[in-house]
Amino acid sequence: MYTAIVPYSGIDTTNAPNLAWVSVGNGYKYYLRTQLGNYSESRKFCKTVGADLAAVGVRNAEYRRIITKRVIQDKVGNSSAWIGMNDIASEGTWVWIDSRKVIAGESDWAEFQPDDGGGRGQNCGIIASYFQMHWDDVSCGEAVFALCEKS
Ligand SMILES: [Ca+2]
Repeated sequence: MYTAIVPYSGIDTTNAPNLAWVSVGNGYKYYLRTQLGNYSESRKFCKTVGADLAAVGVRNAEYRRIITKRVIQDKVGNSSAWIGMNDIASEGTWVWIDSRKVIAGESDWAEFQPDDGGGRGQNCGIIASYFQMHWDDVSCGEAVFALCEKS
């Protein structure tokens, strides 16, 4: 006899109390959603579990390192994940979901990023596994894990 492992699909708050949130010492807790989703549905998931896509912690260099290691790499190795920033409203103007502007001292773009895909339209930000966990802008419709953050 075996127990079937049923893939978690859709947004279901019944699993919310069982999520293993990770504290990193900055007053916020983190959870990596290891289901692939586009930017908006991934953000919706985070909100459904009382969080939002990560913004505060990842714009601090020290906590970004800790969060990337403990919440992503220690759990699933190098994997890409949505964070809470985009330039949807105005191309080239990157803003955090708490309305703070993305500035150089609080960002970790990979070399030559953000590049908007050379004009193809890349308006959402991820921690990118293929850029050694530095950030890339990609199409908001990509299927990516989600890094959730809650206070
Ligand atoms: Ca890019």
